[in-house]
Order: sequence, then structure tokens, then C-alpha cells
Amino acid sequence: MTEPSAAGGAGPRGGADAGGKAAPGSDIPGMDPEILAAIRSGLSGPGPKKLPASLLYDELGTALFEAISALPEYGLTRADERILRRHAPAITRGLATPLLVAELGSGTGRKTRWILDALASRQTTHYYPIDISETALAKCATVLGRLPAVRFEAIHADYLAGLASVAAQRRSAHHLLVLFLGSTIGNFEPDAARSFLREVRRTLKPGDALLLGTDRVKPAPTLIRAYDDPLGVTAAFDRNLLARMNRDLGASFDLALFRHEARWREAERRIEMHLVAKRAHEVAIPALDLRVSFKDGESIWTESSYKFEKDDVAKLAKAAGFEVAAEWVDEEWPFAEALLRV
Ligand code: AVI
Repeated sequence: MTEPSAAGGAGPRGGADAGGKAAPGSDIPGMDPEILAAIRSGLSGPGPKKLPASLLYDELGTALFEAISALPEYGLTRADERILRRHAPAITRGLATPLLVAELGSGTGRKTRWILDALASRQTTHYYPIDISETALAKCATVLGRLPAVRFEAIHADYLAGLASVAAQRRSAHHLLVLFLGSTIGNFEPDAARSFLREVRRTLKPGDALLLGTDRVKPAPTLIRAYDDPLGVTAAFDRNLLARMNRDLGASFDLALFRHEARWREAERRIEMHLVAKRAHEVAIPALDLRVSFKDGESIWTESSYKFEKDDVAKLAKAAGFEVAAEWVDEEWPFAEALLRV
């Protein structure tokens, strides 16, 4: 998974508020100008500071997220996989064939294997993992690229562009199953989640389906431990965002001057990750020709992870033009996979 929204921003890849005119540093190779504009606006200005969450997922960040997935305190990924392992035959049973499978954010491909295995007895499946990270796609290819009944075609693109290219390739007899697993939708702001799913819906036809994973609300202490684990892996994942700005933009963040904090916002039903300055200081970001002042205790909001109640998914699905056809819930770590029909 490599494509979450900007914290407090609108959505994935470019959901952040890109400015109009070219600003210093807007043409740094390998850095999306919209992300650069979001860094500038997120750290300038008088309001609370925030950075695009997509910055968390460079190669090191993606590896750290995989380590998070193995933490005893972070049950989300294991719950997601348990559901797919136990219920893949039921999930795929009613789907029309021939079926193309497109996955938004390929991850390592481990969870998806259960779905592809369940389909293998019925058909040869065209599987299209879509990701902006070539590293993630390469890893996914090692897990899923050589399955006997799978035609694997990696798509290096953002989610919607990738999905549009799959939709453009399909023949009229083909049906499409879109996988959006791991509660990545929870990293979108609610408005952005709705409009994103509406866009997904627009590329689908009757008979197509979307399998949507969502993490359920849990007691606050459970959630805080999941996002601020005692080993400090999530803290490292969060702070890597600053290390990445040092690496890629020549910034002068002193990582020791920021501590990671997870906050549960009950009313909004979201976990927020923050990096909190331990004392007042200044940071330079030469590539953006920017100096940023931090007050003692001031935070940078780096990611939101929304949690869902049962009704939230049905409402979200309806607002996007889907219906919930079936839902599977993991009881050990409440997490749901909903099969949404067009
Ligand atoms: C990728 N996404 C679903 C994770 C989550 O739980 O929101 C990202 C994450 N951030 C910190 N830990 C995990």
C-alpha cells in the first residue's frame, strides 16, 4: 500500500492543495510538484502545520509499514488477511466471469493471493496491481507474478489513472473486481473518500464489484497502542517523513527534536499521527527556499486514519453509487471486508 491522502488534505496523490504559479523547488526531479506545493503550504502560514501523508511511503517508509503490519499491537493487516483466507471462496462465488481483478495499491500481494487462488478453479484471472511505487509492484510480482492461473500485469500509475487504463483494455464480456483492501480508504478525508469512490464507480459497469476493507472503531487504548507501539516502529515510520525531506529536499530537520504522538479524535472517529517539536527551533528547506519556525510543543500533523462503524460503510457506499451486497467481519480485530455492487 503506498498511496494515502495528505493529512488534513483532500485525497490521494495530488489531493493536497497545489498552488497555481511555479514556486521555488517546484521542478525537483522525482518530486511531484503538487506534493511540493502541499509541503510549502502545510508548513507556511499561521495555522496548524501538516504534511502530505503520501510522503510517508518512500522505499524505507514502505518497509517500515510492512514492519508495522507485523506488530502485535497493530492487528489490522492480520485481520484483513484472516478474512480473505477464510472467506475468499464466498467472496468470489457470486461474481460473474470472465473476471479481471484490479487492485488499488498492490502491497506485497500476500493477502490477494487468497482471492486469486479462489478464482483459479473457475478461470484464468487477469490480475492488475496498480501502484505508484515500482518497489511495491516488484515485490508483488515475486509473490503473485508466477501463479499458474494468473496473468499478471503491473500498472505503474496512481489509482484512478491505473483503473481507467484497466477499464479501457477490457472487452465487453469482461467483468471487473476492484480490490481496495487494508482500510486505505481510512487515510482519505471523508469528502475525498466519497468522491474517490464515486470516481471508481464511474469506471465500473453493472456486474462489476468493489471489495472494500475498513477498520472498525475500537477502544481508544487499543488504537493508541496500534499507532504508537512500544517498540517505536510507528514512531520511526512517522519520523522517516522528516528524514525523507532531509534526503530529498536537503532539509535540516533534527529528528531528535520531534516526538511521535498518536491522538484519537472520538468525534471524528480518526487516529491522527503528529510529530511534536520538543523545543522551539527553526528548520531550513533549501530546495523550497523556505525556513520554518517551530514553537515548543507545536506539531506537524502527518496522517489521519479514520475508523468505521457498520453503518458508515453502507452510507459511504450509497453516496458513491454502490450497494453493500455482503460483508465479512473479523471478530478478533474488528475489521470488515464489504463487497460493493454497482
Ligand atoms: C495504510 N494505512 C491503512 C495504515 C493505517 O492504519 O491507517 C497506515 C498506518 N499508519 C500508521 N500505522 C499504519
